[in-house]
Amino acid sequence: MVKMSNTINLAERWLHHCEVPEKIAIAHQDCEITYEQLKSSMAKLASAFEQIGLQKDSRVVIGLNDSPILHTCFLASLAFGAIPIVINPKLSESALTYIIGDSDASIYVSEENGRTTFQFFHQGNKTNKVTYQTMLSYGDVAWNNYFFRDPSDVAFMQYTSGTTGNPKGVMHSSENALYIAQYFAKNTLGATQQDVFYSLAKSFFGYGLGNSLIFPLELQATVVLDSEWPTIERVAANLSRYQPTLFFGVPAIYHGLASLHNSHAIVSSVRLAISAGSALPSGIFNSWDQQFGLRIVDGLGSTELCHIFCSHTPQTASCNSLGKPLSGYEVSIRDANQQPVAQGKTGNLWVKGPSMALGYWKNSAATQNKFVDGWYNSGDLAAIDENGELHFKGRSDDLFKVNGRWVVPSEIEVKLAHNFPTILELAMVPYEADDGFIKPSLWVVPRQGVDSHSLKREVNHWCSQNLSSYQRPNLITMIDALPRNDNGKVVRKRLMHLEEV
Ligand code: 3SK
Repeated sequence: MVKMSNTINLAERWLHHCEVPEKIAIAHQDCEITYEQLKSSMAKLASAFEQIGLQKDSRVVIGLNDSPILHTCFLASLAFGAIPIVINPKLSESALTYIIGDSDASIYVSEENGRTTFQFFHQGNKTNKVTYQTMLSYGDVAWNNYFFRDPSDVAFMQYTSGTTGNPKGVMHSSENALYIAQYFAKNTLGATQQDVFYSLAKSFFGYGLGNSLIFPLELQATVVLDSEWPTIERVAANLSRYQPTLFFGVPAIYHGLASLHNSHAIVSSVRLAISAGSALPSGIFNSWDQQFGLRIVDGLGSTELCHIFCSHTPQTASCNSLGKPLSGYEVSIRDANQQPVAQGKTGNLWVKGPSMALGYWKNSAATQNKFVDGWYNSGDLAAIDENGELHFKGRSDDLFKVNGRWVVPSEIEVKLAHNFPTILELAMVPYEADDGFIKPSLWVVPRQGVDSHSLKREVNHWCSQNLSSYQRPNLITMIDALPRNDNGKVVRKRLMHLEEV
């Protein structure tokens, strides 16, 4: 059970009452930060916010790579009563300008010429700029003037880009953070204070914020942070060096690690491997199970639910389904009229649960459209089997029509992946053929060492024998890797505009 008082300040809960002040909170590059040190830097920065007259509820946009400074900025904002928003530091200028304007940010924290810099805004205009070190010098380490909120009030936000339109600010409360820590980290994964967390998803992504900040702090555990982008070599080095016990990976890195010659030693500290953000191919699940005895726990989540809401447990982990909704959460599969579909049928996935967002910031139309009667329309397609387990069928906006019939790419991709272990990953997207009609185009990434010419021939033959004519790819293109965004999700739209190679 999540114990909730009448008012709460998450930073106070996590740092002021920390029972393990000497414990390493963050391992980052060559430095280790204890809980006591994190509390001191948080107090100084929160005190600096007070000194400069920042208003409560001001938005503080944090565009930093994962590091102890990102944690400090997030926690100081919470402590003071500002609303932190972590964003990708590599956002385009136009997306950044949009988010700063939309959130009406008072501060934008970023890295400029190797120095963390605070840019202040007044009524949308840039005012002064100071470095992080200067900000800390204004502060008082003894500060403890925490701002207590109702647990259900907005406490932090995350911007989600979706597939169309501008990014939307997803508002989360303090209790949402505690609910995901309770229902996913503690109840589902059995995470404890002894765990060392390591997440490849960065903190600007909801998945990463939970893995690297909310869970470890709520448990008073240790987190490994890396400011750099996770390459196989870097991840292998981090695993060997920091010996994490909970590894939140992504499919491509799981595949790469299993192929390293000393992979056994590299993953030896990991007691649980977790995957989310994009579908985990069964071949990768099986190779981790066989090679390391680790059955990867694959989950489905969304920024609007604050983290994973449907997953296996470590005991039931399998690659045949995404498991059941976490206890406390409900899912419902509905048709376009929001009516429940029969068991086993594919439909739109609606979800409800305690960590559901309060809505979208200053966007009541989108809020009313996606949050209906206490449910959230996830935009995913899914089916529920006779055991109550969820099967992911793609995003509703991935579907396309050929000759008036709906092609469901994920159904075809799953069949092909099942029949061709030599395929590492694949994606089917629509394209406009020379005759002007929309047809399926299949992009295939062969496993290392596989002859792509013969694989292409075999796939083509299999499709002609096993798929209906409207589902058969008109083009099959072999490619080294699928295009992915910074969150590791396949960007299908980019495949639609790639030339055949
Ligand atoms: O996959 C996602 O979109 C996601 C988003 C937020 C938190 C967790 C996950 C898996």
